[in-house]
Amino acid sequence: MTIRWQSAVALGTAVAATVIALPQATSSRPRADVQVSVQPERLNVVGLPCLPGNLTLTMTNTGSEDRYADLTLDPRGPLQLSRTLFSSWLPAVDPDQPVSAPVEVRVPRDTRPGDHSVDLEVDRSRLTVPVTVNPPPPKDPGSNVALGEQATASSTHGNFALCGAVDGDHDSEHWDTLTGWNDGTRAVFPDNYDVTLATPTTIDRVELYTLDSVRYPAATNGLRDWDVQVRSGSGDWRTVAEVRGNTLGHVTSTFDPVQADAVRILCLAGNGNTYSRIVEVEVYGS
Ligand SMILES: [Ca+2]
Repeated sequence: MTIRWQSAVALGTAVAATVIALPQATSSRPRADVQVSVQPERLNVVGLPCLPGNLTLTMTNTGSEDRYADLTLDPRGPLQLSRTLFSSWLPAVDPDQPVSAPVEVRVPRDTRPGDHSVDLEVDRSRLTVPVTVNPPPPKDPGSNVALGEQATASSTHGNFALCGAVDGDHDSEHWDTLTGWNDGTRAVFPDNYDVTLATPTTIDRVELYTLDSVRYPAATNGLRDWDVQVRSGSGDWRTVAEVRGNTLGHVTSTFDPVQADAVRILCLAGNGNTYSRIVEVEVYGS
């Protein structure tokens, strides 16, 4: 028997998305209970490749026996997940000790807007998270054409998110919450951070936000030297602007209009000689 919570979620009544494991029919004693919750309970995302939605999964052992639990995730439709399994040891302690894990829900380019879902299952109980894919915001003249577009990098530090530098948040005070890119090769340069634009676009300005917070000022933690490069068609990367000796958190590079289908930040040196750190890179046309 499987408990299905879909109907309750659809009616908006499942405030606590809870799954209680059923006693095993063949066992002489019931299994420990595992309570599962997910935040948010309903996800809205837009169809851009580097603007994932984020869910937080939490499992809590509310029973009296320590146990191990496997939470499986099954994306429906075109959705892609950063993980399809959340496994954890769940000690039976008082007070309860919840264990949480993040999961990114990604929407491939050209996904049609509509309703999809992610199914979660622990033991034999299932929970469905509705996911609504909304159309991406129109890219008008003057809007940032790098926002949410596919990023790639020479490397990414395990504690940071590749897409963090195109997520629309350029506030360095949010640095610890996955809103920036940090390369993964300490004290080794160059590094590069590339953004592929949705369509070939004439651009003439790149705004780069490097780490510059109260705790981590740019003069000791930000990017110092970099080239702004563009690529068009099958051509090579071409440098259109250079920045050297930077100590600021926000640097604007302007250049003659050029058609580009990808933009690269070629990171040559960082203040403090540790990492390349980009909180946000924005690309504009005139
Ligand atoms: Ca960001």
